[in-house]
Amino acid sequence: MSWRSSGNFRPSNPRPRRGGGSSGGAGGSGGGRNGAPLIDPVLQVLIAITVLLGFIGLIVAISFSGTGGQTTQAQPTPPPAASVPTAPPAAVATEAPAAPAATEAPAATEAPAATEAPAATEAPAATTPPAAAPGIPTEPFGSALASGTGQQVTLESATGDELVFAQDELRVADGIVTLTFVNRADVVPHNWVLIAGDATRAAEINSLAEAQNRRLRNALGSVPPPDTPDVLVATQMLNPGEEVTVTFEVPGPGTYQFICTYPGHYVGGMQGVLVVE
Ligand SMILES: [Cu+2]
Repeated sequence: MSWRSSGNFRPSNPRPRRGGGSSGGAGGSGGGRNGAPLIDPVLQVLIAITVLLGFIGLIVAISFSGTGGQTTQAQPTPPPAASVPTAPPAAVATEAPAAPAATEAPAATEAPAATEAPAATEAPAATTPPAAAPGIPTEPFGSALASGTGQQVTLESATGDELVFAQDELRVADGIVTLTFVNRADVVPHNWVLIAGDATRAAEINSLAEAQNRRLRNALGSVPPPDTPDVLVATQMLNPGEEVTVTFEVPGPGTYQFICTYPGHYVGGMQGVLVVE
């Protein structure tokens, strides 16, 4: 509105100047005083406005360019944020190895379990049986053994594989006896064990002998352990064809059981009695 009003004034102004020139200097001077102040302020306002607009435009342009740079700079930072996802996998990887390590550590502690070491110590113990092999008697023993020479008696096993003594009853006088036992078998070993007791005690002693066999893992060791009560005489195990002579003195008149303690022979019938009169 102000522009149009000022525009209307511009054409109106020259008319007064032309008319003023023709009228005189006083009219001209009066017209100059009124025209110059009217034009200059308008131009100054227009110039000021244009300058301000220019400054504002520059400021706006700079501000946009600055913000644009900032936005572009902010965008590069997000990529690092995008790299963050890589961190989570790393954390997972660290957790996974940690768990296996924990499980492996306990396993290692269990592996050294002292149970294996004791087993190793027991294995050497198993080797001791060979050392105990000397425990297999090679000579007669028993509480009734005596020195010198007494009544001569000979006892033989049955020939072949029959599990019996050739004589199931021997008779001797009270006193010292010198007995020779001969293994007439073809294959199996035999021995002779004289017992102070009845058939039940004989069976018990036979069981002790067979327990020795299992402990020594050697049938030749199937003999009652030394110092077994009620064992008056026990000979070592004789292979076929071998014989042994033993001298002994029984406690007194009576009937005494004698058996072979080779595994299964006593139960098979290899037993008899010694009658002391
Ligand atoms: Cu026998």
